[in-house]
Amino acid sequence: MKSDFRFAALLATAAVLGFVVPGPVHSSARSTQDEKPPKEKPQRSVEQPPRIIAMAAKDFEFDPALIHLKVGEKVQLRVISSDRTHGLHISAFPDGAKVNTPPGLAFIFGEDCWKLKKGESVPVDIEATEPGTYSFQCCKSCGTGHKRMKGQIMVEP
Ligand SMILES: [Cu+2]
Repeated sequence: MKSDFRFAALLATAAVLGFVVPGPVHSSARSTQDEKPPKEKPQRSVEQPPRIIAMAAKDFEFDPALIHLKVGEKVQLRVISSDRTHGLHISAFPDGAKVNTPPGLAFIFGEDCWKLKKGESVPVDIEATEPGTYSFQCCKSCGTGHKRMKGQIMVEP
């Protein structure tokens, strides 16, 4: 009788193990199924931070007044006026654009006219998407030289 009991105990243990072991296997199988559409599988190349370009606005000039970019490049202008309030308008369309020419500059926070208060650094995030020459100019009436206060962004393929 005693050996029968031991045998039964062994059987019971085996049964318990038999039930317990597949448990986690099943649940892990289930969880892999749940993750079938992988949430963060594609390891995207780490986004490059934008190139920073410091730009001064003063004496009716932007400095630099000519900026070279490559298609696909992201830059952040940091524009500071050091004399008075100016403005910055950048055309998203290349010079000589026709009615159906698409824009070739993208702005993360687009403004028609960024206000440049004296001493304040204004970030302007730009992504160049199409080659071309894009004009910018002062867009706040700032005085005698207002109309000649301009520059260009040249985007090369
Ligand atoms: Cu002006």
